[in-house]
Amino acid sequence: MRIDRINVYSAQLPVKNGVYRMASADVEALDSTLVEIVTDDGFAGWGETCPIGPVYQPHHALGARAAIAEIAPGLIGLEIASIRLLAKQMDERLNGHGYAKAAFDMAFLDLLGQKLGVPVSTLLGGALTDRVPTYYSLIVGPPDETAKIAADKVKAGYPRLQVKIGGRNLEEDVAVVHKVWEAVGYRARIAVDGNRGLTVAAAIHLDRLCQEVPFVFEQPCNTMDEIATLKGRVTHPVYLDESTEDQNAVLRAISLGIADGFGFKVTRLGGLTKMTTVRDLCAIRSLPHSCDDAWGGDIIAAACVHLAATAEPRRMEGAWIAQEYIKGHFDQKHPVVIKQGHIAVPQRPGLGVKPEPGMFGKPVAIY
Ligand code: 0XW
Ligand code: MG
Repeated sequence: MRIDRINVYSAQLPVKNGVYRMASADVEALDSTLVEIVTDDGFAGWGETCPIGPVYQPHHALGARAAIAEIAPGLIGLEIASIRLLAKQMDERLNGHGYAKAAFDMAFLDLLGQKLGVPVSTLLGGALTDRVPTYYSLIVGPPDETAKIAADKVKAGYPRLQVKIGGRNLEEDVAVVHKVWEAVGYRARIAVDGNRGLTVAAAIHLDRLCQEVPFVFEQPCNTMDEIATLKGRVTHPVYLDESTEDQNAVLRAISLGIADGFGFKVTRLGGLTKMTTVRDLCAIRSLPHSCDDAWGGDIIAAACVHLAATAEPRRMEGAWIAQEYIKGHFDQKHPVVIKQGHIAVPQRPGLGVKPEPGMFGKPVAIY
């Protein structure tokens, strides 16, 4: 099974109800990059990387495609057998840029799974479940309206909610936390996500003013250093998301004892294979985490779900997928779908999803 051709596509994914609002940015449409690796024995494997705009984290769509252009020509003719060898070959062509390499890593695993007749979850160590939880992400919005949506989503089966805050006055952020808690109580776990938008001072105030609400505080401030100063000064557990820029950042946060859990992004960590390391580090310290990505269609969704199925269920904070905010699916026959706040793990070989032929139009690059 050798790599014969690599097609690169760009897919525009408009946000369903207009805008997705976070402290760090408002986004209206996402530019997803897909790689299709075609092999000499007739298999096609897919990977995807989809930064949520250019300011959420240091990733952007054009950057992903430029990195792919550096890597892809060097992959032609290589055997799909050892994922570790392929990773080494990518590193020899380009330093860093894990979010672009992640798309190739997904496609390699998709191909290997198809060839061996096993789902990607098996290649990641083996699934512990056939259905993983997800969570609903409530964008920065008016407190009453947000609380109403929160109640509806809990009724629909979501076991966890993420309430976005930041980029506005403290009073509204405090009010939204209280109102969501009043609306859902213990029926759902709550994460309050600052998306890097709070000062340390604002984070401390919010923590004190919402003392009785049992939430986890996700990436309240911009840097890991700022968040480290919260230790001992806030009472809510603190999770890192955007600060987990690579495996080393996760190792550092765990060893410094400044994270009580994580919001992980598959592409930011450099792909599914690299994610298995941080998954296992979290297991050693009993740390909860999610298996998400910033955005993306069915390919990324399938990748997150396969990985989430391999994590210990009691520490699994959910596999977030963009389905609630995008129209339609890449794979009409076997889409990755949320039902009652949970997602079935694809059981077919590889990732278990295939974009409809021709749906992305002409490739933006062919190698
Ligand atoms: C909820 N997410 C996983 C999706 C958006 O990209 C933001 C992200 C987060 O937790 O920051
Ligand atoms: Mg987050």
